[in-house]
Amino acid sequence: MKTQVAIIGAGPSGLLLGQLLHLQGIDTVILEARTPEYVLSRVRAGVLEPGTVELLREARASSRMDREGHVHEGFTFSFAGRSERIDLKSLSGGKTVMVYGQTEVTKDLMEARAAAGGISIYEAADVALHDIFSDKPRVTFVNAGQTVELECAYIAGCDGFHGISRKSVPPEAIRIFERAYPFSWLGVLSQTPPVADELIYTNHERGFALCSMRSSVLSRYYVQCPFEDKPDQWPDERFWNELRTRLPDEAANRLVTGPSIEKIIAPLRSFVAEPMKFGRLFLVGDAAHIVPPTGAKGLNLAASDVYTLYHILRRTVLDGRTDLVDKYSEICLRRIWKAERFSWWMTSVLHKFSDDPFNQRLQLAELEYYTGSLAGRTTIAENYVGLPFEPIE
Ligand code: RFL
Ligand code: PHB
Repeated sequence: MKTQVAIIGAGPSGLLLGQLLHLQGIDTVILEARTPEYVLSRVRAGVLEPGTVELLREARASSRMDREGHVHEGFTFSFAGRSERIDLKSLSGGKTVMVYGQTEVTKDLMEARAAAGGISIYEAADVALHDIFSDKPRVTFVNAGQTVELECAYIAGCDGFHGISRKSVPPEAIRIFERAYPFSWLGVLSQTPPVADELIYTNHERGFALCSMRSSVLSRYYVQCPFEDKPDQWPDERFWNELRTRLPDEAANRLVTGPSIEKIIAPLRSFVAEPMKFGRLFLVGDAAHIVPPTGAKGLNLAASDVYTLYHILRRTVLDGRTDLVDKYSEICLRRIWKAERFSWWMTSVLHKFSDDPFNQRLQLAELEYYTGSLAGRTTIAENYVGLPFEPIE
């Protein structure tokens, strides 16, 4: 088998890159370890930056998002018994975010790829990368009991944090920067109307809570929980009581509860691998970096890597440019580290790290200081809507 770009992983990064390249006439094959149903069963991100939204439009996979997604012009921080709204639109020169689930983004991209006749091979086992430092890299995998070899010019490692691509790189060629946090998020999806029209991020003495949503009848809520906890320690009633306790009074009084239709526990981690290009292999999205979800940046960072790689490959393959591929890492990493910083900051000011009252007072001072000035609110807003993508000259 032969293609121009072999893409490992059919999550949002792999599918979006495949679609954008396809529209430029560049041939791709996507190899995915799991089934399409499994990929679609993962409830993850919910907030899309305007840059991500534009890229989905460019990929012609946006019509349902433009119809069914919800535009949000702001969100609220709640702390010390008060609520402070960040007016994203007025603070960022008119930008807004789109609330539209990652599951739906993935489904739309899968359908766009199927309609375009792109090849995606699901349940590809034992995916292995070969000769990445040569100009004829290959990928082998097992499909329906047969070992298949895929020849290509470039490999895009879009296979997430636990994928094979990053692990295929010689350890001495890669440097890892990492921070683990001593708590997790317990996330619940429920068929209930959201408690508010916009997201609420709460710092409470019992720990962080987040009220998000997928639609006017589907809510997504999170509470900070101990790192070791398992979902079965959190029956619905315990979850709702804990969430209600952490919310500001007016939201707690409005909270509509109901059976959970999904419950997960996700650890929080900051992680960056440098560089992101090794010979003909490019790491994209969660394969190269992880942020704690507090800033809603993970999927959006994956999309900005895709933007960069798409434009570099387009200019390289179609225009014969030879200088751009070596700029991929530095261009991506400049934006990634700023998003790592913002996600770390949001995590630091909103979560309970210890019982130390000094720490808690510092967090409240930090929140009061940033939300209390135009400069502070502006820096929060411009990071939340996403820093600009670097153009590829
Ligand atoms: P994915 O989505 O992990 O997809 C990788 C794909 O690769 C496949 N794979 C392999 N395929 C072939 N061979 C192998 N050896 C393979 N190993 C793995 C996997 O099966 C999978 O299909 O990575 P991608 O595409 O880079 O996308 C990244 C995003 O999924 C991630 O950053 C976000 O979900 C993070 N995230 C959020 N991001 C946001 O921008 N906004 C949010 O509001 C937001 N909320 C969240 C989140 C992540 C969360 N969790 C559970 C981690 C909330 C949560 C709770
Ligand atoms: C979500 O809706 O799942 C969500 C929203 C905002 C975040 C993280 C997750 O910061």
